[in-house]
Amino acid sequence: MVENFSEWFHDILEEANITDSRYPIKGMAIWMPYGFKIRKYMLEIIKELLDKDHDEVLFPLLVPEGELAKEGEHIKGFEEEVYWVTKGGVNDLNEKLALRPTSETAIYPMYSLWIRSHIDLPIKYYQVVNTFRYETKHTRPLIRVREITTFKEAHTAHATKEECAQQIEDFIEIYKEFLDSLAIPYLISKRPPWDTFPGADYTMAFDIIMPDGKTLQIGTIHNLGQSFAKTFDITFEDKDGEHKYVYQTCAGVSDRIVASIIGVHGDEKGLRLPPRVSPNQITIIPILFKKGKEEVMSKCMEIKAALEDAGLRVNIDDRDIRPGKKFYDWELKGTPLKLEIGPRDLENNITIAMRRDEGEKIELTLDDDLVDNVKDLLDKYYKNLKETAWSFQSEHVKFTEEINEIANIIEAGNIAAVNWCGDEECGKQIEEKTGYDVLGIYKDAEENAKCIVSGNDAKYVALIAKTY
Ligand code: 5CA
Repeated sequence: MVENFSEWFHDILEEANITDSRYPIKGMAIWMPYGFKIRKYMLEIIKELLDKDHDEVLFPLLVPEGELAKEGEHIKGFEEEVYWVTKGGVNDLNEKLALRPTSETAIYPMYSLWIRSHIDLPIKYYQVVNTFRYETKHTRPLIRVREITTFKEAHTAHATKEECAQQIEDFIEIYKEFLDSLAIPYLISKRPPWDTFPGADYTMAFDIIMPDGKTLQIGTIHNLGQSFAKTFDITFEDKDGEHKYVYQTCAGVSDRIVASIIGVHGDEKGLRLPPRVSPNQITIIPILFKKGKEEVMSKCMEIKAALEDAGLRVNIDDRDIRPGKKFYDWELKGTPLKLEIGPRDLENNITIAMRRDEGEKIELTLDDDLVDNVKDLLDKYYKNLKETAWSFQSEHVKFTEEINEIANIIEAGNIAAVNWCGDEECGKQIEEKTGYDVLGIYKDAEENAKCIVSGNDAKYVALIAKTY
């Protein structure tokens, strides 16, 4: 699978009924029923985490040109990617309207109206919307799309710089918990200045390693400082009676989360879905013969009801096809746990359980402990997915002190970690000399470490990778 991950990824999207990319606009696809369910459960998790302390809102899709162009850095970063609406029917519009590439310029003029006093702060809103980016790099389903269908963007405003910095830490914790629940490992880094979000002071990013060794940025958290507040005149009267600009953050994840669920956990047989997002957590496969058919089916329904009562998502595959084909299908679709029941199992009062990650057959007695035993297997499955994925990641981050080694490391499917003094000059030289990207600052360098380029004292360990 690693050799031809790209092909595997495209095939699985179609075979598992995730998306269909044959829509006649490049970079825009259809969410198919199975994919849509995974997306729905994924969104439920992030919303549940955000709802503890944020409020969901919904802004219009269109942004007037005048607002979009206000923040100089921001528009420079996005102008080549914006789709424009220029006509209403046959009439030219007085002002061009942008399809939001992201919503700072839609939201912040309203923040300027809503925020008056320190008692209005903090504001912590988020929305889940589609955004449009005319991407010029090679588009790929879920990974680089032109209609980002699942853009969760949070936008916060605070009275002080400290609270704003704290919000960045809070978002990091939220994303960690979110990705942990999906058993997805991550690398958190501070993006270098030349890869910071347009208009932001600094950007913290979550990256994952795909099976082909390329990294995918799956979430970003931006400290916007006061730049947008100054542009959009977002001020408040503080306790001391002074009028001050707010400090802001924004944070986003996208369809790429679903791409990473597929990419990080999949194997040669297909998907291996984390239980939280699997449309069916348990698939019951009845083994039916003419004799005893009804008894087997009624037992299947009884088990389904008991598991559903315990809050689990269960389906019975009673299609009139060979059981072998059913096993194959549910392996492809990544159901965490299969339960097989035939007439002989019924006689013995058992069901045969099979975890998607290990082919081993486990006999479970059909008694009061069944629900607990099933939950236990799901839990072990989730933990194993998580451990496997985290160890894949740690095996693929390789430290080097030789700039000439970076290419070998990366071409072998890894990420390189290097000491860096932190100077832009040196960072850019790494990119120029190797042809790869500096993801960002991963952590502080050890004492006496020297920059891989200048040989001066190193401040940081930076990650270098081939990126999506
Ligand atoms: N306003 C900020 C935070 S919401 C923002 O737009 N940040 S962003 O540009 O970094 O995008 C947020 C996340 O969306 C990125 O980290 C990336 O994971 C995802 N993303 C960006 N462009 C695309 C795209 N073309 N297709 C799929 N996902 C994308």
